[in-house]
This record gives sequence, structure tokens and C-alpha cells, in this order.
Amino acid sequence: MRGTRAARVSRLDIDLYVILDRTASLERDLRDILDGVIRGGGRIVQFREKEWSSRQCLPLLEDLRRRAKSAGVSFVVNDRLDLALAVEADGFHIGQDDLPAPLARRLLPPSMFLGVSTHSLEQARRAQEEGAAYVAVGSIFPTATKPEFQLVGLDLLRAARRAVTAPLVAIGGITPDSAADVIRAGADGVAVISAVCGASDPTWATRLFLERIHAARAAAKAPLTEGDKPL
Ligand code: TZP
Ligand code: MG
Repeated sequence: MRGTRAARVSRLDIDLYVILDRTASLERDLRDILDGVIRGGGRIVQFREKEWSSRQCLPLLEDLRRRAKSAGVSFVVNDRLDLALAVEADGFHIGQDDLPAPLARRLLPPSMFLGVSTHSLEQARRAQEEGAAYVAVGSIFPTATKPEFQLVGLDLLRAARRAVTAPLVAIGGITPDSAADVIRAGADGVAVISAVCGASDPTWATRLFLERIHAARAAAKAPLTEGDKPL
């Protein structure tokens, strides 16, 4: 069982994790935003809706889930266990005020992965122990998208990288210009709302993020050249 879950999770592509949030999408249909993200090469998306009832969400959510599935893109539902189960999402995401992770893990089918948002080292460690397939750390930078954000900065990301082996997803105020810093600080992936959902061209924004993330990772892995070596 453990081996099966580990194998499945290691295939999760979290380089760029786009959170589809209606209120950040400039009145555009989330189906169109998702299609743009898929065209741009995004491999994982999350549905996040803080205002609509579950009943109201369902038709949109079913369409998004269908589109993601046919593109082979991982689909995660935020907060709402009922909706995650109803559309057979690939993953379910919770924060520190939602169901406790062990309870969520027990209620989910074994095939559905769990992601957990954290704002401290202790929370990050606990999320890993309690079965999170990835641990989100934020807010890395100030953000207007989540007014009650807790600013943790790149320092928490660096500390979490040393303390946690689970994949780390950085979130909060990240733009294409800061994506490389976040990867260099130890993130395995970058989660964004406004920088993609609020972009005039979500496809272009997705491509730009992926380019920057891949370049930062390649640079971090490259051996030092003569010129880079300390004297
Ligand atoms: N959790 C911490 S910050 C944040 C969430 C959901 C908002 C991220 O949105 P943006 O627009 O990418 O800053
Ligand atoms: Mg939540």
C-alpha cells in the first residue's frame, strides 16, 4: 500500500500548480482559463471557490473535471470534500482551518491524494507525517488574493526544505519574475492564482512560468563553470 501511494505521488507534476478561482478571473469563464492553462502546458490545477454553494459549483466543476481528465491534467478540489468526492477529483486540498488531515485522509479513497497548506515549520512537518502528498508553504510574498494571508517569506521555504522530504509547493504573491527565487529557495513547485487567472493571456502566463521554473531548476543542477567557482 505504501509503495503504491509513493509511486503514484512521485508522478505528480507540480512544477506549476494553477488554482482556478472565479473571483480572480476578471469575470471570465473558468473553463476558458483552464483551457488556456492546458494549452500553456500546465499539469495540475485546483478548483477554489469560497462563496458559491456546493450545488451552485457542481455544473462548472463537472465541466472543469472532464476537461482536465481528457487532457491528463491532475485535478484537485480545495476545501470541499463533498465536491471532491462527487467529481472523483485526483486530489483534495485543505488548510489549517479545514478538516484535520488524518480525518480527511481517512475519508478519502486511497487513490485520492491530499495536499495541505502550512504557515510554519511545525505545520509543514505535521502535514508530511499525516499523509500529505505535497505540502504547500505560504504566503511567500504579500498577496491581494487572500486578504488574511500570513506572510512567511522565503526563509520558511528554506527551512521547510531542510525539514521535509515531501514535495513543497510555494504559494502567495508569486509572479514569473519571482518564480526562480522560489525554486532556488527549495520549492518543487509554484502555486499561483492571480498571476495566471488574472493574466490577460493565461496560456502565455502559464508558458512563461514554466520556462522560468525549468530554467531555475536546470541552473540549480548545473555544475559550476570555471567563472562561477569561488576563488
Ligand atoms: N494561500 C496562501 S497565499 C494564497 C493562498 C490561497 C493566495 C495566492 O494567490 P496569488 O494570487 O497567487 O497571490
Ligand atoms: Mg481551506
